[in-house]
Amino acid sequence: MYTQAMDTMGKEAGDARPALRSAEELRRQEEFDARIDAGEFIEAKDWMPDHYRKTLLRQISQHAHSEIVGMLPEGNWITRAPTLKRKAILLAKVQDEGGHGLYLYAAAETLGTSRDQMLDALHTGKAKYSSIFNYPTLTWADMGTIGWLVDGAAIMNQVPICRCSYAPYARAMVRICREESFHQRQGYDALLTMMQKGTEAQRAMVQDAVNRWWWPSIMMFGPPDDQSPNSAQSMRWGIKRVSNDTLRQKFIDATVEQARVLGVTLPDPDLKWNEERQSHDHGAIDWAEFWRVIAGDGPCNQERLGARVKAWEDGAWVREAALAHAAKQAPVKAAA
Ligand code: FAQ
Repeated sequence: MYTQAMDTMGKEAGDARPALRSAEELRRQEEFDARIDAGEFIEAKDWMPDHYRKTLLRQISQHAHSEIVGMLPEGNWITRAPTLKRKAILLAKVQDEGGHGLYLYAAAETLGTSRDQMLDALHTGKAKYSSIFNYPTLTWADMGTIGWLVDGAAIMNQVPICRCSYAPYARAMVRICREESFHQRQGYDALLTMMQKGTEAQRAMVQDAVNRWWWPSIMMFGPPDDQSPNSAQSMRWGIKRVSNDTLRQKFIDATVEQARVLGVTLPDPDLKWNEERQSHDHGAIDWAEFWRVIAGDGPCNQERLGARVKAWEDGAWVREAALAHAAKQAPVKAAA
């Protein structure tokens, strides 16, 4: 049900590499490969192989959908934020996520797929979005924990995409990463306040949220490298710069010290420093859970998709009014 619509197109074509039909196409392919090898950026108007375009669309569509579905678990807490300051911060953060979705849909449009097409794929369950947003937000501590762990993982994954070979995506990512870094800081700050100035019950609430979000956060980086069908080609093309496992390890190493300062325990008894590797070893990740969630069977998949579809249907009159207004304005603008 949750297959990636944009990817299906590539897979239906059969082979990963498009058939080279002419000497001209072969020349263009070689020129493209040489540009990638030289570390050049590809712009929307440049020639690119079909599979490169589809791979980018697959990743950008998943990323854009993750941003707008990712607004839902936090939006749930805007009316219940404990102080005016926390409410203003959360409102701004959720608004930022909507903006990130917008930049990414715009980047995908430069590749020839419209926002309506992408949203249709999301609403009909054909397009993926990040597994992490299919978990519930049960307490206020979940807001801080999402900022700290989920935005933290997102930054770790997204900073290398600022150097993605496709320039419109790379440019969008620069702005997104700046904002994500504030998101991570505000989450950590909210948790630190609860841990240092809160009651025993509030500290327990933080620990409970960390227990629930830790494993799903480290799954966000995607399957292990040896089970990641897209990594090799995406890295060859400079769409992805760093592998899933490498980023996951960097995230774990960075987070352990932050957890210590916060005073929470990461829920992995096998998490230990490995002197030889100069890195942390960690316990086994439940990949069966990951595949179940991305196949549509996570705790909140139906609720999230239902909320998106409802928002789309409820907003139909706004889109119609905006189009009617634009049509009325067109002759006025043309005459000016
Ligand atoms: N969830 O071969 P790979 C955020 C799929 S934004 C669901 O390794 P790839 C901001 C993958 O699509 C979070 N599906 O794939 C925020 C593929 O299926 P397909 C999103 C996943 O593309 C914070 C299959 O598994 N970030 O959090 C996941 O090389 C707070 C095999 O995987 C991005 O999208 C997953 N976690 O690597 C918002 C960043 N992992 O498509 C609100 C850009 C894998 O063949 C609040 N994306 N799959 O049907 C990427 O960097 C990559 O696409 C990866 C996956 C690393 C996610």
